[in-house]
Amino acid sequence: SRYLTVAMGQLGPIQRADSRASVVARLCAMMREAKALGAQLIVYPELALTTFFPRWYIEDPQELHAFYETTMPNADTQPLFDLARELGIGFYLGYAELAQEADGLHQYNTSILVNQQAEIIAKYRKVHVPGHSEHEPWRRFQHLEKRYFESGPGFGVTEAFGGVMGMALCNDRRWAETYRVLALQRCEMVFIGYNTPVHNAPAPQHDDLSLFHNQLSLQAGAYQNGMWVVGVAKGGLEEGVDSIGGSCIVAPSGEVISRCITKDDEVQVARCDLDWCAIYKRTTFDFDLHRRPHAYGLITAK
Ligand code: ING
Repeated sequence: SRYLTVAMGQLGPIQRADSRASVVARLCAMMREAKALGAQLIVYPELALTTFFPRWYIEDPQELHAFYETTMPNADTQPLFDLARELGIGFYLGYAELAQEADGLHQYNTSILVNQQAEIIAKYRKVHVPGHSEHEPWRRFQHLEKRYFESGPGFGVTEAFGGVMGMALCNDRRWAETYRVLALQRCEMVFIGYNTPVHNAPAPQHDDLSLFHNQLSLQAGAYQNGMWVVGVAKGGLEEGVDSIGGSCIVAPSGEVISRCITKDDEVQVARCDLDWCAIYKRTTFDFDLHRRPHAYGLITAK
């Protein structure tokens, strides 16, 4: 057995006026709780440092960039890294990244994986950026991720915490390709932070099914790839917009073995045996034995 005790650090709402310092204090409180519960790492949500700002049409670049991080760690997040080192606990954190690259400034919806020595060992940039890129005033609220974030290059894995770890973000969890591309790299556990409004403007019929679709996506991805899946929400009422909670940890069998039951800051843990992945990766989902790539060509078609 290769046990890994994982904590979900689910966040309740972050209002626009909430300072990063106040949010980091909440994250630190949950990190201490996770440590007390025996966790080796804690998984935080997507965009965990600020309110979900893509709900607004923001024209002023300076106002928009105030929601991004230009360095990581930085003055606001250093206390989280310091506490992680002190407690010897790793973490996954989602945030908006402003990246200075050779060809200029880029905006990503990013997550990092930090080890038990508080070193950043992996960075991921959201591939499936949902929503829309132009102001659509007909909506109760916007979902301008396509305006505010570029799509990242792809899905990678990192050997850490005794196994093969992967990262994804929010809408990625709805796409079967996310899990399969990770599983083809031997991924045993994937961390997925999310912010999911209850109301889905283009298809309000889905609203009552938002928690069901969340869990269905996580369970399917886990079972069909013999992977542990850790989905962690930022939920509750942010600036008048209600988002789902529903954080849960799914075993390679597809069974939910731990879940949060509020829409606030809540820590729940699960003791995950990474060896359970083999029960599926060596049988039903033995890719070498059973996959038929010759029939899958269309999957990568545009
Ligand atoms: N949020 C939502 C998500 O995929 C969404 C967007 C909601 C898409 C409902 C489709 C239906 O969970 C983010 N941040 O991706």
